[in-house]
Amino acid sequence: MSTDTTAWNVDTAAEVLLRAEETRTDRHPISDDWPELDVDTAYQVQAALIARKVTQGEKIIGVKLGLTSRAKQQRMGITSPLTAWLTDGMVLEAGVPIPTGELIHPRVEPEIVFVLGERLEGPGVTAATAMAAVRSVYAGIEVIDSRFTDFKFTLPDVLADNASSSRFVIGGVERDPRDLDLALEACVLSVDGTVVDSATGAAVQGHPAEALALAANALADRGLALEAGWIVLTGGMTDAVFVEPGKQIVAEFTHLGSVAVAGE
Ligand code: 0L1
Ligand code: MG
Repeated sequence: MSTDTTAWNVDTAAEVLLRAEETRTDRHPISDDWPELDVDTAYQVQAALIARKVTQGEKIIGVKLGLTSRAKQQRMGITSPLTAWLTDGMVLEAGVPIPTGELIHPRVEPEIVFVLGERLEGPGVTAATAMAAVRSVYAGIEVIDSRFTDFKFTLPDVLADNASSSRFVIGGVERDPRDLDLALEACVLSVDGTVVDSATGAAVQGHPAEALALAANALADRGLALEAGWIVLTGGMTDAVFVEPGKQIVAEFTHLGSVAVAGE
């Protein structure tokens, strides 16, 4: 029998997740104790969690897509990715080590990153209209750090947890997306010089622009839009790999340069 005495609601769930992040304490899924947590309520928890970060001084600077790869979607039994928020508190400058001592069990995944030149609002956004709103494309690495033990969660749990967001790094090469075929843009992921995985942009919903269109249309369901200047992490191209202190992880792209991170 559960000994949980929390009076579960959107606010208490947001508080519990924030405290887990701040104290580096992983926990069992909230849905174990609050089985009524459904997708709609989980997005409300996500919003409440980000509102608390904003109250603490962070600024929303974009959106991430999560669970874009077929491997992750099959594991979760879903066919469509999820959206979550990026804040300036998640930015890791190039060359700065991943602060493993501040995190629970970080993993990293290479991503194609967009910066929007125009506001993008659904519904009805297609890959083509999404792409027209993109000003620049970069390589990136996202650091994910689920607040749930062993990255084990249901879909509502991970939605509430802002899709395991933690940090992200953007590479130094800026490209015009119109000059590239992003479905064919390849990435090779290495750990300490050994190749551990590779993928092309097609791994992200067939094309990262499809992921962006999905994000715009999904946000529109909640009356939200993507703003000009925002960063969009379009989703992991490969499965995520664990970060360990001293380990050097490099994502090398065909036309977008390389991004390197190391565990502190
Ligand atoms: O960015 C992501 O795809 C993470 C989504 C959440 C699931 C996970 O922690 O792998
Ligand atoms: Mg990701």
